[in-house]
Amino acid sequence: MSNACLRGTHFKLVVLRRISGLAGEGRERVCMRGRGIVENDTIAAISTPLGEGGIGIVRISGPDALKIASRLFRDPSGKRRRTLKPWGVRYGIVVDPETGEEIDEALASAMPAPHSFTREDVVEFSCHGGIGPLSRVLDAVLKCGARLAQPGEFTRRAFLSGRIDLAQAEAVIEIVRARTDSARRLALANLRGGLSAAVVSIRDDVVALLAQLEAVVDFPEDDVDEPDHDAITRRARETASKLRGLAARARCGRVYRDGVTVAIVGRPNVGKSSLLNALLGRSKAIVTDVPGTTRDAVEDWTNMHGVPVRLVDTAGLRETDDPVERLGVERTRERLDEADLAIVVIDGSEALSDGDVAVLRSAGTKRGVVALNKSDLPQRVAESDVAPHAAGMPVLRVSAKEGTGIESLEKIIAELAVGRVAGVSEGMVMASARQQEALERAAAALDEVARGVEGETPLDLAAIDIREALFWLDQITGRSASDDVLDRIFSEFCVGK
Ligand SMILES: Nc1nc2c(ncn2[C@@H]2O[C@H](COP(=O)(O)OP(=O)(O)OP(=O)(O)O)[C@@H](O)[C@H]2O)c(=O)[nH]1
Ligand SMILES: [Mg+2]
Repeated sequence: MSNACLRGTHFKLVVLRRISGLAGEGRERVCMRGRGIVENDTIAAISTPLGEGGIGIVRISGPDALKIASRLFRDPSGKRRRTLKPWGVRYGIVVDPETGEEIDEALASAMPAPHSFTREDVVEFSCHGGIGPLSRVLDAVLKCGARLAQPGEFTRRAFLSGRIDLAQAEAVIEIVRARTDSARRLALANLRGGLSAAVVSIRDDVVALLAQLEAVVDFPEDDVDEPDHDAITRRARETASKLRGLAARARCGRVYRDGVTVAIVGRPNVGKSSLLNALLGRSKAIVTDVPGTTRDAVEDWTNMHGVPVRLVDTAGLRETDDPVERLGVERTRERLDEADLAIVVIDGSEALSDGDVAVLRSAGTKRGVVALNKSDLPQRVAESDVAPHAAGMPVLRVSAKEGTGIESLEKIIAELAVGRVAGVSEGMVMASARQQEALERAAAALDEVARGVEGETPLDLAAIDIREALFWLDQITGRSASDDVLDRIFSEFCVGK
């Protein structure tokens, strides 16, 4: 074995220790480990929320799903066993397998493997939606040998069976949690393979780059052309830049997923609570003409041009001897610190005061907007009075009372939130913090490749960095995600999903 080859092997061992579960064989290994932990038994859970509803569903998945269902399901008379029809829906009655007691009328749907969500045999009983019937039907299923599913276990099985990849599995929960229609659209695009396709396409480029390097590293004596170092550097840079582009689009999309927190701050009585109510379109916070009305922060979610926005109305900022109000003021400062953006409210019908300037100064390091409120009254503050203290924040006249300027305020906030014109555009993707980090780390590894090859680093070292980039990309699709990562992701799901 040549020195280069030995060096390559050594470094590969180092990196293997550093990053477990390398690309290539990763998916298979995860599946095997996953199956060792999540056994291939039959699981069941109530898949609809526990409350009163028109319909509630008990879902069963696994090799015994059909057998278990046939033990419980009778024809409408309750006397004869009812055979389930593959891909069909049957009406009948669910009975207790031990006592034969009738539990509830139900529709049973059978979805035999492999054409089901989990790729296992799946049966769903659609019963009356209430905790009473649903828990008894579930109990009957468990008595027949099924095990209660863990949170997200149905989706985990769909992932482990290869029906969906990890990015698609995560999209399932994003759809459930989508707070706005834009968030839903982006999540659905991921469920349909949007993010995965973008990652897989870049992964193909990375694999091609690796193949080019490894041919030289692994078979140096063979008749392999010496690679063109400039071409490798260029290709690594191009791929890193593609990844950065994807990460930037994903960063934007993430705002639609996670939303932003906006603190409404200002002196007492300037109309912060009125503005909160105007932005929410309902009367959430108490409004009076007594300064110091709001003590505890009042907050709620709203939708601004598709961006989920958590608005936080706060206690007015001023020096005060009242101990209760002082606590409120302290809390305002904390909420302002935690917020992503600020709306600084100033009463435009009164001359700009030192108090207003102090608030502008407190919000100085935040991105945000200044709302000159009470524009329905004669105005005593000019925009040019505010600008020198506003640290570049846009200044806007609004009237919380009349509702004027509110739409423009929402548009500015949405634009500040996504960092550009608000609205889901072509090519935008949604990524979680985990996926975002993986994209950025993969790009950084490729930068390292380019730097290394340019600086005449041995190619076997560059190959290790390429493998690291692959590792991070495979974290997104799940080829190389460890059981810990999977546990963390699926534990966020509810039982029955
Ligand atoms: N004319 C006019 N009055 C307004 C407007 N917005 C608020 N007000 C009035 O200003 C007073 C104070 O309003 P709030 O919304 O309670 O003010 P705040 O900033 O929350 O006050 P604190 O909670 O005490 O800090 C109330 O009498 C409101 O009706 C506006 O746009 N125009
Ligand atoms: Mg208030």
